Parts: sequence; structure tokens; C-alpha cells
Amino acid sequence: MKKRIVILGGGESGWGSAVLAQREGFDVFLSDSGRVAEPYRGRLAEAGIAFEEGGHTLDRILSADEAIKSPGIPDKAPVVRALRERGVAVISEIEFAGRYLRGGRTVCITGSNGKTTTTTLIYNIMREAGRQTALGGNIGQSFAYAVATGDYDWYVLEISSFQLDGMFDFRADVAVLTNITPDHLDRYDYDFQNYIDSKFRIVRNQRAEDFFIYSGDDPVIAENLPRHELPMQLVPFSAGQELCIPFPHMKIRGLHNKRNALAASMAAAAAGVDREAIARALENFQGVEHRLEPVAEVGGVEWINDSKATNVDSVWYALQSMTRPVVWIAGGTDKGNDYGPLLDLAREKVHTLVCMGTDNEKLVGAFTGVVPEVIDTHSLDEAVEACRRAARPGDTALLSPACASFDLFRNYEDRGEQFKKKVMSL
Ligand code: UMA
Ligand code: ADP
Repeated sequence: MKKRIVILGGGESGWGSAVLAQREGFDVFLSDSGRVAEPYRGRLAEAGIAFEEGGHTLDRILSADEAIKSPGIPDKAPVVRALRERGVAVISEIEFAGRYLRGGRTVCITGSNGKTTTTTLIYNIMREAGRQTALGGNIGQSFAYAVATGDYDWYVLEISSFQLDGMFDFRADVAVLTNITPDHLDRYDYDFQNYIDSKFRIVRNQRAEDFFIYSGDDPVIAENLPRHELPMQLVPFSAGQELCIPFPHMKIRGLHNKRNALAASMAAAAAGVDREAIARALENFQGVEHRLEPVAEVGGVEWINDSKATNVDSVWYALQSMTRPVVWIAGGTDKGNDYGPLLDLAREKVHTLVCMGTDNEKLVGAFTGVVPEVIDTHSLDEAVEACRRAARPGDTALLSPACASFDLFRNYEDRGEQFKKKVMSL
């Protein structure tokens, strides 16, 4: 009899898993607690993949031989508990897709910040070097979809902690850990150590011929690096090292981006790419949208979109890289932020903080008396207008929120796009 695979969640991850499971000849059933959004709904129907929506029917789920869980579904979800109680293995899409690589190799990038920038840069380098390379994971298409629909020599994968959690036998040929600072603690019982342990799963199963590239500047990584002998080749990077081109020749700025470029260069070198290809790709790299992205210079004021800065550490690096007086827009949905680490930089660089959120109380409280002026606004229009009035020629107006976007926007991309549109209309 065919093995039965149940997939929980019908988004990007579930859709990719379903396509791969169908291709591998399993009996596939997908279950979504909410509505399956388009385009996935239409695609599932067209591919003839059985699915349900609007609830998880345990009768149809507990008969699974194995279940693949989408990363957005917490381990605490009743359906996941019920499966585990029944003794059904619940794995992540990464674990599943990793079984069908047919010789393809992986570069897997995780960390609290810098994943997308580093992943994109590695992908660009691999392409520059003429490798057959797929880009996916926590960015763009899912890993499973890439495996199901293409034949690649290399898979460059951004991996979130949620995807690492259901990963057991998967092995990365090249693993990259950019840094570890607090994030997503709501999914880790508000215990930072649980989140740290999740990130370190990136090196599980690595062997002597594999590489582990990690920040040698990060105290949390240093403290948690297993003390016993690790079999793989350890390659720490540090902001003090030199790249193969002078960093000022790159178009991206900031100490954090130098680290990302070092990590990417070392990962590509571990994958056998030569120095010339690395140098060319570094030189051409434009940065990624919504990450310290220059928008426009209006009346001598430089506007920057850093909408992806959804935690305190990413804002620290944004402020750290500022060279002109700053009008700073921050705020949104607070994820339990401690603004303490930002106070010194804000005092030194920011003359006006424009708070943009439905509830700004915590932000106003943290920065009143630290920054000369704190303005309370509740919409993008209000915030940009307040910014325009406060900014003087020679200033930088920086959107770097330190918060999630879900109070006023669909997501961080929506926030960044609306911001850019508004700035362009000034
Ligand atoms: N759902 C259930 N049962 C539940 C809860 C949700 O069925 O109990 C359903 C929802 O109704 C929805 C589906 O699950 O239809 C959504 O699944 P998902 O939230 O896992 O989202 P996907 O669209 O599958 O996208 C996921 C990642 N999302 C999350 O981790 C939240 C995507 O990362 C990733 O690109 C994609 O898989 C492919 O690997 C996004 C993300 O926000 C970019 N990641 C977080 C981040 O970067 O901070 C970790
Ligand atoms: P991720 O995919 O991990 O969220 P991104 O590359 O999308 O990382 O960057 C997210 C935010 O963090 C942006 O505001 C960016 O400027 C900042 N950032 C990028 N790289 C780093 C780094 N190495 N350390 C700290 N912050 C970073």
C-alpha cells in the first residue's frame, strides 16, 4: 500500500511539500485550519491533490504514516499534539525535501538577522560562477518545490528556526549562522535558550567534509558552540577580516553588511567557487529591497527604507551605520522589545523620533528624554509628514521600525512599499 503523507498548512510550504510528495508517489492529503489562499487553492485542485480547509479533521489526519508541518504552525497546536500522541512523526518541509536531492548539495543559512541578505548574495555568487543553483526556503519558493520541479547542483536555502525545529536527519553541506539575538520568543516559551538551541540545529549531522561558517564576533554563538570536538570544518568570520574586494567598493553599507559579505564569500569558497567570481558578484550586489534601501534625496534629506528591521538588533545596526543626523520612524506591533540596547545610539544620532503605530506608549516612554523630540503618530501619512517637517537639509529620514507591521500594514513589504510611494510623492 502507498505510504500516506499528511501535510498541515496550505501556504507556500504546504503547497511545495504536496507537489513533491505527489511526485514521489505518496498518498497525499493536505489539511488547513483556515482557508487555503490563492494561488495555492487553485493549484492544489488542478494538480488533483486531496485537501480540506476550515479545520483539521483528525479522522483523516491521524491515519498518516508521516506528517509534514508548515513552519507557521506551532508545535503546541492541538493537531500536532494529537499526531505525536498517536506516534506519527511530524517533520518539517526541509527534512522531507532533503531526502530527494539526487546528489544536489545545500548551503543553508540561518541566524536572527542577515539571512535574506546573505542568502541572496550567496545565490548571486553561485550564479556568477555558472553553477546550476536554486534559491529558496524562507525566501521565495519553498525548498520542496525547488526539489520537485528542477534539477540543481546547489540549493541555497534561507532557513528559519521554525523550519529547523522539525529537522532530524537533514544534513547541510555548508551551514551558515549569521548571529543570534532574541526574536520569536513567543514560539519558544519566552526562553532565549530554547531559541538558541533551535538555531544550532543547523549543524546537526554534519560530517568532516562539511563546513560550518559562523560569526566569530557573536558572544551568544561563542558561549553555545558545543565544547566537544565537532567533526565539520569550522570557519568563523569577523568584521576585522578583509574581503576579496575593499568593502567600500560594495554598494551596501554598515558593519553588519560587511559581516554578511564575509559569510557569503566563505560559504561560496567552501562550495568551491573561485575568488574572481566572488569578487565580481560582491561588486555588483545591489542589496535587497526593504533592508537599508535608499529611496530618494528630497530637499537635501536622504530617505531610507529599512522596513524589514522588525527587531531591536537590526535597528541597532541601522543606527550604527548612519553618518548624518537622523529623523527616525519606528513602531508597530511590539514583540516584547527591550529598547535598552538602542538608547546610546539614539542619543548620539537621532534628533527626532516619529512613532508610527496604533499603540506607541512603550516607544514614547523608552525614548522621551533620550531623544530631543518624540512625536506620536498613528498612520503612515501622518508619520511621513511629521518626518518631513522635522528633517533639515543634510539629515537622513530612516524608517527602521524595530516592530512587526501587522497593526497598520499587511506585512513588512506592504509597509516598505507604502513608505516609498509616499516619499516619492513629496
Ligand atoms: N495553518 C493551519 N493550521 C494552523 C495554523 C495555520 O493549517 O494551526 C495554515 C494557515 O491557514 C495557512 C498556512 O497554514 O493557510 C500557512 O502556513 P505558514 O504560516 O507556515 O506559511 P507558508 O505560506 O507556508 O510560508 C512558510 C513560511 N512562513 C512562516 O514561517 C510563518 C515562509 O516564511 C516561507 O517562505 C515558506 O513557508 C516557504 O518555506 C515567511 C516568514 O514570515 C517569509 N518567515 C518567518 C520570518 O522570516 O520571520 C519565520
Ligand atoms: P533576515 O532574513 O534574517 O530577517 P535580512 O537580511 O532580511 O535578515 O535583514 C533584516 C534586517 O536586519 C534589516 O533591517 C537589515 O538591515 C538588518 N541586518 C542585516 N544583516 C544583519 C546582521 N548581520 N546583523 C544585524 N542586522 C542585520
